[in-house]
Order: sequence, then structure tokens, then C-alpha cells
Amino acid sequence: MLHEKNLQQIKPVIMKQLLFISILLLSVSVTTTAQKNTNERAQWFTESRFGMFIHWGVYSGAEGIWKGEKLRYDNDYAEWIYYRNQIARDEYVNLLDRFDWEEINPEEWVLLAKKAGMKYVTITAKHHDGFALWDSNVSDYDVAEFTNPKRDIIKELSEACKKHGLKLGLYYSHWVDWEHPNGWDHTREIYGIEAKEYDIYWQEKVMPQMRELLTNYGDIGLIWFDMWIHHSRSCVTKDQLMQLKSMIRELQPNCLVNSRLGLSVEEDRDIDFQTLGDNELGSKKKDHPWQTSGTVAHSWGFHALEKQWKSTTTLLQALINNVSLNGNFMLNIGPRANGDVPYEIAGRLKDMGKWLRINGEAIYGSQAFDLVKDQHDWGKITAKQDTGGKTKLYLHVFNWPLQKSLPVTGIKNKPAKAYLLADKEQTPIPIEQTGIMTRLSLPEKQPDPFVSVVVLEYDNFPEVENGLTAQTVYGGYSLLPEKATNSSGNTHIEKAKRFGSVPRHVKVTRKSNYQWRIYVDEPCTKFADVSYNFQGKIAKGTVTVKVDHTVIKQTIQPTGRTVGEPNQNWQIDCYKSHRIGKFKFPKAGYYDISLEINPAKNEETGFQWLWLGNQ
Ligand code: JFZ
Repeated sequence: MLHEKNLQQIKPVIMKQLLFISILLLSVSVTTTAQKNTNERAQWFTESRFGMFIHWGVYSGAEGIWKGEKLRYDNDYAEWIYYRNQIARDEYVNLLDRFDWEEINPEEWVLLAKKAGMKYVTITAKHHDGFALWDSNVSDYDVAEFTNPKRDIIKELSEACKKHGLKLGLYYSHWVDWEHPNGWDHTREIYGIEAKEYDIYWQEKVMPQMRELLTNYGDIGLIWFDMWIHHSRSCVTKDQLMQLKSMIRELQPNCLVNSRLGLSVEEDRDIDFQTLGDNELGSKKKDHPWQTSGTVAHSWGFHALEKQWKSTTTLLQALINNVSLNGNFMLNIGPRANGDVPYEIAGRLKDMGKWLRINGEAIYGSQAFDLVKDQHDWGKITAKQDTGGKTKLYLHVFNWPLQKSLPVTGIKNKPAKAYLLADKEQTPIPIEQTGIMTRLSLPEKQPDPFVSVVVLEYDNFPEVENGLTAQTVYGGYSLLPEKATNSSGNTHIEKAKRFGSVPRHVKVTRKSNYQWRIYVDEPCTKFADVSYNFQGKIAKGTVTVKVDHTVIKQTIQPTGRTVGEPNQNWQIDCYKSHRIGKFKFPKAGYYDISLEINPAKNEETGFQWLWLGNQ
């Protein structure tokens, strides 16, 4: 889909060609409707979904340790060691002596990316330390200066990307630069910097270096800037950012720019994609392109002491979760100073690639399906739709249900077909459709050790019933205050505290009401339980549950306290489940559930959830 703004720029001749191409595409049945609010130039990006990030530079030689001392500042990133451990510049570059230039071969990183099913590679051309990984004429603080024969990692990588059909992205730290005397260094928060001084750095280093990168290395797929706060809170001016962006648009009109340039996608529609916080996964569907950058352990650059690797399943689920919300996932490798990628990272990447070779259809070119977030406790859904309505839904089953029955809540149509994506024969999976409940009888064994994908095929746009709380995989409904379709009184959700011993809840201080809608696919009776916390000495106030016309009211009971950690003199106000009673659901259909909490005067009640279950 084209933006109005872009349309105006396209000349009539190109328009005709575009029309021709789209007619061509329409006649092919596999065309998918593109994600809304995607710039034309970002189409490849939303279709790719999965990319590689590479953090590699002088810091890789330190491995998170400097003169025997571990990186200062607990839990910080290995690539920050120059700043954290207060290293002198001349000593810092001595780390380059540890580099094994005969072994270092960027093509191997590209081959690994390809094996992992990644479609683009973004490397730290210049990180915060200010050191350039290419042969820069602007500064001799670059790799060419310290290698013999001279190396140019960006050139080598760009050639490898071209050879193997991947897009090249360049990370460039525009805001922070610890090398240039006028660059931003966080100690400037103490000592300050004049706008004039900072502009010297900008005009003398940032602009000309960016010009080199945009001129000498062929097509650049994206520039990944790294100012994680809005420019208005930084020393960088909007004019400087615009100057930089105009140069990119002029030299490489197809190159994408991320929001960490310092401008949000909301304020500038010309920003191509939003970058979330590091390792921050998506939590709601967005129509514009966005991306999470993630690490396998913690640091981005190699850190010898970090061994808490995320599992392949965790990483795959991160990718799937993002795609199910229209996002991308760019997974980082931090190669060592000899170019090696730690086995723990490479192994996981290869496993992801194996998974993608079988299940890639559910990721590449796929997008969010319009069911409310966290609809199902068994996993996530991605979708492909053509303009005529032919739809494939991919159910990514994170946990294969023990009794092999998978409930999908909220779609009115019965799918024409259901099968495992891993099954070339497409052996039909039995489907039972009752109202808006699609129930699948899954095969005994899950086809994949990580995440198994079930495909649902529809001949027409499936009709969706939004706003329902989905049935959980083992039956029952978990009615949380944040999932209520309607509520009044206290609605603010307090975060979980004390390691989750104080769970997410609403502090109810006045009469409050919450409503949910569920669908029941067969006549049944369910028990209603409410979890709350009440610290009064005697039972006081009321909790009322209403299902259709049946109302059950109960007095709120004191819930007492529990010990958080033995021997620490640490007590926690307790949340407890209370059985309210039994409700009849005489036939299949929709039911409105409501809960009222009416606390006694000045006696607060913490409400956690209402559960409708079978036992
Ligand atoms: C930045 C860099 O400082 C870091 O070295 C690495 O390159 C990473 C990809 O980006 O660090 C950040 C940026 C943003 C957040 C946290 C760390 N954030 O928004 O939470």
C-alpha cells in the first residue's frame, strides 16, 4: 500500500508501470495484502521479518574484562567497556593486537545469517567508541589505520551481502562518540557542551562519515541510528537530524531510517520503522513497521563472562510474537576478536534456520491477524491474506496441549482446511466449528521440538468477533481486569511487585465493576472463583458475580499474610482464591460476565482475577 505522500512523488510513467505490475501480481493467487502504513521503500523490510545484528569492534578484544577487572557497572554492556572502565584512548586501541586478521572473514557472518533464515545484516560501522570499521578519510581512528594490509570490514561485508542476496544495514552512533573531543559523552551531563562545540563534531565527523558510507558501499538497506531518547532531550538539534536525513534521502533514496535517529514515527512519517527498547518485545499490534533488537545473552559485544543464553525456543517465540504484531526481530551476534561466533549463538541461529526452512511461510511476508492481543494461552497467530480474501492463519502452538484439543476463539467461519505446516502431505486435521469456536483435534505428537505450526485455510476473509476472552487450552476462562471490555470505578492495574508475590491487581477503594464476554461451545456448569486481597480484621464489603440473570453475592473475607522469604522478617499481604459459586451455561453461545467489588468504607480490596473453571 502506498502512502499519499509517496504517490505524489511518483511520476505518471512509473505509475503506469506500477499499475501493470499490480495487475500482474493480482493475477497470481499468492499475493498478500501488505501491512498498512508501510512506506513503499520499506516493503522488503516488513516482508523479511528476521535480520542479524552484529556488534563487533575494538571492544570485542576486551571480552568484558580490562586489566583483570570485570566490566564496571554491573549488568552493563561489554561494548561500553571503554567508557565504564575509564580506559585511555591509546591503551584502548592496543586491544586490536588481539585481533586475528587472517581468521577474520565477514563473509562467514553473512553465511551464518543466511543459514539462520535472516534476510538482512546490520553491523556496527561505528559504535559509541567512535572507531570506524571502514577505511575512512574523515578520521584515522579506523580499522584501515590499524591493519596491514589495510582492511575495510564494511566493504567486505557489503560484498558478501551482495553475493549471498542479503540486505546490508549499518549501525552508526551519531549522537554518542567517545573519541571525538566534541562528541557526546555521558560525562557531558556533568560538564555540559555548547551547541557550537557539538556542531563541530557533527559537521566534521558525522556528516562526512555518513557521506562515505552512503557513497562507497553500494545499496544500503537501512541505517540504524542509536539515540534512544527523543532529540529534544539531547544535545542534538532537529536541524542537525534533518540535515543528516536529507543527505540520506539524496544519496540513497531507498535506504531505511529507524526511529533512534531521534525522531518518532508519529511525528515524522518519513521515519521508516520504529525501534523498540533493547530486547523489548512487542505487546500490541502496530500498523507501521517496527523492530525489536535482541541479544542471545545480555551484552551486544562479546562478553566472556556472560553465559545465560536464551534458549532457541525463547528466541523463536520472540520472533513469532513480534510478527504476530506486525514487527520484526533483529538478533545480535557478538563475534570474538578472531571473528568466531560463539557456539552457543551459532547453534541457536542454525536451529532457528532449520525451523524457518520448514515454517518460514508463517513468518516471511506474514503479519498480524486481527484478534485481540493475548487471545490464546497456547501461542500466537500470524496471517497471510490475498486481496480476494483467501486467508491462511498460522497457529504457532507454543505448548502442544496434553489432551490434543486446540480451541481457537473468535472466528465465525469454519476453515476449509487445517493441517500441520511441517506436513508435506497436508493430512487434514479434524475441525469442529461451533459458533465462533474452532476446535482442532491435533495429532498425538507435535511435529517440532520448538514451536509447531498449524495452518488454517479460509476461502474468504474470516469474520472475527473481537472483544472476547478466549477459552484457555484446558477449558475455563481467565477473566483479568485488563481484559475487561467494560469497567467502572477503579481500573488502574498495579504492577506485580516483590518477585510477583504481589501479583498484578487493581486497588479497589470504591464500588467497581468489570465486564467480560465469553463464548461457551457446549452446555455446561462452571465454578466461579475470585482472587483478592483484603487486610481487614473481619469480613466486610461484598463481591458479586453475575452471569446472565444469575447473581451470587458474597462477603469479602480477610485473606491474611504470608512470609515472602523465610528468616527475612518479610511478610506480604496475601492474595487468595475464593469460590463464589456455580453458574449454569444452558446452551452454546455468548455470555456476559460481570463482577462487582464493593469494598467497605476505607477498607481497600486488591482484585486479581475471576476464574470460570470446571472444577
Ligand atoms: C544501545 C547501545 O548503547 C548499546 O551498546 C547497543 O548498541 C544497543 C543496541 O543500543 O543501548 C541501548 C539503547 C536503548 C535502550 C537500552 C540500551 N533502551 O531503549 O532501552
